[in-house]
Amino acid sequence: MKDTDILLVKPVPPLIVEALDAAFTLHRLYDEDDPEGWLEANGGRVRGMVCGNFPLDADLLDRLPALEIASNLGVGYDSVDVAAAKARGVMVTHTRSVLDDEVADTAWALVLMTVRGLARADRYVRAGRWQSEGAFPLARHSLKGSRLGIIGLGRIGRNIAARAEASGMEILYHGRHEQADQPYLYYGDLREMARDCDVLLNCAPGGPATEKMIDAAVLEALGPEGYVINIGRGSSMDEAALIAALEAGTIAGAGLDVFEDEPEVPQALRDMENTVLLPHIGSATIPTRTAMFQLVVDNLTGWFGRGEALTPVPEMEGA
Ligand code: 8YV
Repeated sequence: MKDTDILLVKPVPPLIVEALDAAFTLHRLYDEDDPEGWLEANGGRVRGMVCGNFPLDADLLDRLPALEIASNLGVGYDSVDVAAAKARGVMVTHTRSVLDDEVADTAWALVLMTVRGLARADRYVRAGRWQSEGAFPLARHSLKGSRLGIIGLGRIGRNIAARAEASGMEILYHGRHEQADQPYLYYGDLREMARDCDVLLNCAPGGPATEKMIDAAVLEALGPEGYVINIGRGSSMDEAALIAALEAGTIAGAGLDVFEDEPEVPQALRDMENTVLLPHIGSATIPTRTAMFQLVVDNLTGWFGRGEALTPVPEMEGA
C-alpha cells in the first residue's frame, strides 16, 4: 500500500494524517505553493482521498482520473457530488454508525435546553435575576405527553426517538418513505406533521433534496406554541424565515446546532432570549471523534488492503 498515492486537500486532524502517512504516500495539497499546478502534474496518480471539508465536485473529480475512493469525514456528505463520483466509478464512504448516540444525546440536550428553557434559566441565575425578579417563568410544555416530529428517521433519528420515548413523548416522523418496521406515526407531508407536533426536530441529511425544507409555511404550521430544533444541516432551514418567525412570535423558540453559513450566526438569533445556539458540536467528544477519524482511515486501508470499503454511503450500496 505504501506506493499508493492519497490526497489531503485541506488539513485534517493529526490521527488521520499520521495513520495515512504511515500506510500510504500522502500528499498535502494545502502545503503546495501552487495547488493547481500540483494537481495538473500529479492528479493522475491520486488513488484515494479524504473529503468532507471542501466541495468535492465534478471539476475536481475530473482532475483526479485515477481516483478510486473518497473517504468522507462525517456522516453527512453533502459537500460531495456523489452522482458525479458514482459516474466515474469512485467509491464514497462516510463515518456512519459510530456517532449515532453522541449526536442523539446532543439533540436531546438541545430539546431540554430549548423547550424547558434551561439555557435561559442558567443565564437568569448568573445575571442575579433570581434575587431581583423572583422565580423563573414556567415552561409551556412538559416533554411527557408532548409530540415530537422527527424529520429524517435514520440511525440518528431512531436514537433520538428512543430518548424521546424515555421522556414520555409521542413520536411522529417525516421522511421520503414510511418505514414499516417503525411503530411511530408517519407523515408524508412535512407541513401536516409540523401542524400536529409540539417540537419539530430536523436530523435529515443536507443537500438539494432538503434545501430550505423548513420554510415559512412549515414554521407557521408549527405555530406559536411550537419549538424547532436543528441538528441536521443548516441548509435544511430557511434561516431568514426562522428569524422572521421568531421575531413575530409565529413559533415559540428554536434550538440550533447547525447554521446556514457556519461559523457565522446571524446577530438576530444571538440577540433573542428564546433561542439556544450551539457551535455544531453534535458529535464533538474525544471518543466519538476518534472513532470517526479511525473510520476515515479504515475505509482507505480496507479498500487498498482488501478491496473492501467499510461504510459506503447509501448510494453506493449495490453499485
Ligand atoms: C462534523 C457532522 O461536522 O458527521 C457530520 O456530518 O456534522 C459532524 O460530526 C464533522 O463532519 C466532523 O469533523
